[in-house]
Amino acid sequence: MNAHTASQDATVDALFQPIRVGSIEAPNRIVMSPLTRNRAGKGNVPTELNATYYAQRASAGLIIAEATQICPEGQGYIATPGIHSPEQIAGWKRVTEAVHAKGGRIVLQLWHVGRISHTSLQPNGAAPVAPSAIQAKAKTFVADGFVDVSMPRALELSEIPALVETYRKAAANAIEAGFDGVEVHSANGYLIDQFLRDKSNKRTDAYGGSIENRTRLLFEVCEAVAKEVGADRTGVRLSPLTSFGDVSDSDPQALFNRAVERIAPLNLAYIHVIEGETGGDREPQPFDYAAMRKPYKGVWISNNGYDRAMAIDAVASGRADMIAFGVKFLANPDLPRRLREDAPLNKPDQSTFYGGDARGYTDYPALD
Ligand code: 8OZ
Repeated sequence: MNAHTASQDATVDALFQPIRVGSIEAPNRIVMSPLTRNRAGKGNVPTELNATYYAQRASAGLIIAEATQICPEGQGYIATPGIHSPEQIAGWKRVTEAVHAKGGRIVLQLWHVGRISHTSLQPNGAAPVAPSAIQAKAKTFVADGFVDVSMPRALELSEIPALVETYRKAAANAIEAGFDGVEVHSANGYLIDQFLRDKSNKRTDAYGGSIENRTRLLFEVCEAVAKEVGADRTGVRLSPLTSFGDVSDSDPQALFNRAVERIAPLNLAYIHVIEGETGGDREPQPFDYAAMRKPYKGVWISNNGYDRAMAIDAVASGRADMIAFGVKFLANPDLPRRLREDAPLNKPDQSTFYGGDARGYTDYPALD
């Protein structure tokens, strides 16, 4: 073995060092990103097909299951799974059992879409809820196809304790369903992110205005969830720069530095950060992720457009502890093996990402 090969081996090995993520022992640094696939069954209940899909991907160091609504009002797209009904808990049990039977680890992403919804998806056709009554310039897919999201109503201050309680209950349900933990979805312009960023949050009460007030809901939800299931089984996802869902902030660096500093004392299992525009430009503007990370001592997961070389570099240098792959994991059920062997990757088929059946879901081939 020449020196070049030796150093290459040492670096790719960085992705295959085990790591403790709170209470979870991950055998490698390769995470499956939460991916909305719109293939839940009737009642937004996970199915056998969903179980097969996740079990195929059990070689991930950690699977973060797709965004899952914590209550009926938290749904924003058709056929996304929930974690609020007994049938949904039973459906997810099949998924977690299938993943565990293959030796994998899986956490559930807890989701409330806030204003990114449509009256046709809401109980009694009501307006979706949001920090402020500002309609997003964004689309969603409903029974009739692709439509503008609806005008939301602002949550009353008196409704917020019940909202936090809904996250807590959903986390408890996820553990009952056999998940190894939960991830609080605080990214991509959904409800908690709508509270964080000042384009979507114009409140004048304790949850709006200053950075202290805008990070309050994030903190309270993380605190309640961590108390319920254990901080060592709680992670959170943040996306400081994404404009997905028509969100932005006048000072993202100050906001997200403080967001991390504020939740750091909770000692959550991991923080998961989307760098740049979700699924797009990694550097829409300068941002110092190391500064954001500084107050937090736990596992740092980076995401967005990473390829093999970038992932090795990020983990070997210590910039990230783990790397989350979305589209690549969707198209390659055995992604960790392919990364280790530097094997070619299957090509993703965009047309089958959202909705449909087994096609483009469970039929991507593994090697051999
Ligand atoms: C794509 C389509 C629908 C939802 C996210 C939950 O971006 C999503 C999502 C992505 O976090």
